[in-house]
Amino acid sequence: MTRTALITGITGQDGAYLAKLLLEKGYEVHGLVARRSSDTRWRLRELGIEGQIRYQEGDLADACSIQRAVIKSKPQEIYNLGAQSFVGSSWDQPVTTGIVGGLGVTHVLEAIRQFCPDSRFYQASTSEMFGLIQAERQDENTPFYPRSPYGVAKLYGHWITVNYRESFGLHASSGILFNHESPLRGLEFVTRKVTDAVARIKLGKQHELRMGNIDAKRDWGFAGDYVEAMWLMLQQDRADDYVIATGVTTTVRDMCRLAFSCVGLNYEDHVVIDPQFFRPAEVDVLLGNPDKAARQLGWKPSTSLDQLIGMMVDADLFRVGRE
Ligand code: NAP
Ligand code: F7E
Repeated sequence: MTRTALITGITGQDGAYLAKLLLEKGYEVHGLVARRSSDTRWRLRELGIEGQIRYQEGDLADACSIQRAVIKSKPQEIYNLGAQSFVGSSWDQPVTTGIVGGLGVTHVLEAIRQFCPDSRFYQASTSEMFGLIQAERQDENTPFYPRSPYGVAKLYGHWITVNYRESFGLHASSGILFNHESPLRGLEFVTRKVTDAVARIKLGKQHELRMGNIDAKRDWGFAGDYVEAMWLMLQQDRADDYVIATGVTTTVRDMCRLAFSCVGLNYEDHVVIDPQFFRPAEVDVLLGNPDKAARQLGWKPSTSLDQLIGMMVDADLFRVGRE
């Protein structure tokens, strides 16, 4: 029998890769799309799957629309990926970030509880919940200390997921995913900002790259690997929480060095530090411990940072070259 999934945030980086994975597995895929004045489906087109999705109009801030989407799609699996996901913007739009990324989770869980209690639920939690880290390597037992309105909103979403699992017995899992990137990453995030600039500088369309705190360290993986982990979580008999990471951390500075070196350039000749890109509170370092995911899900990242940045630089060189 064909399985059905509903994905919120299907137009985002992860939503697009997850939709592709589920379609390849034979799922009927429904996607919640918020009403926007301009086109948001470019990633689905890029992956060649735009025409294979059943679109449900709705917004995570609007409980009625979530209920309608759930009733209409009757999904066995629901992946809640929708959010205002850019940490930097969360200080400018703290309320929207909280409503969509925090309370919006309850809208989905309530719809499941009322209309499809047997559906399995995935919540897109984040390493940003660890913020000011309380352990050198963060795992499922590390205490949280979020450092941005985004991190605080996601912490609410995480705990309400745990709470509905414990209160109502829902099959609700939370994936605590560390940074994951791809050629489909938004241009505001640091890896893509850098690989896009590298392509432009190499092709003579830009000369410098203005950056914030390049001493920050992140545990970066490939988004294509991470959506596989989301799916695996919902195939387990018991719902649970899992850290998904590579177990390697790198400074933004070294990621820049790597990206510029892909085209034979030295980052120091082009990067300019600009205070406007510093944050009111920084997450200095993140380093995940994915041992539980390896043990229980059989999940492992397959892409190194070198391969990932190389893939992103190549894609940006191709795209910028055709502009
Ligand atoms: P993304 O590219 O920014 O995509 C976010 C998605 O959320 C978009 O489809 C967006 O729709 C949708 N959305 C925004 N506001 C909405 C609303 N009010 N109602 C319904 N949908 C709304 O993010 P991503 O990188 O794919 O991340 C997916 C999820 O994982 C997010 O929840 C993010 O916070 C979380 N996460 C990401 C990472 C990472 O490193 N990528 C790590 C941990 C957790 P539009 O296209 O219409 O704007
Ligand atoms: O910043 C530093 C910045 O914006 C990474 C989201 O997907 O991952 C992402 O959040 C680091 C930070 O991602 C610039 O200060 C320096 O320390 O790429 P980012 P993020 O904030 O880590 C988590 C796991 C999520 O859940 C989020 O949704 O890079 N940095 N200079 C810069 N960052 C940006 N964006 N731009 C700069 O110029």
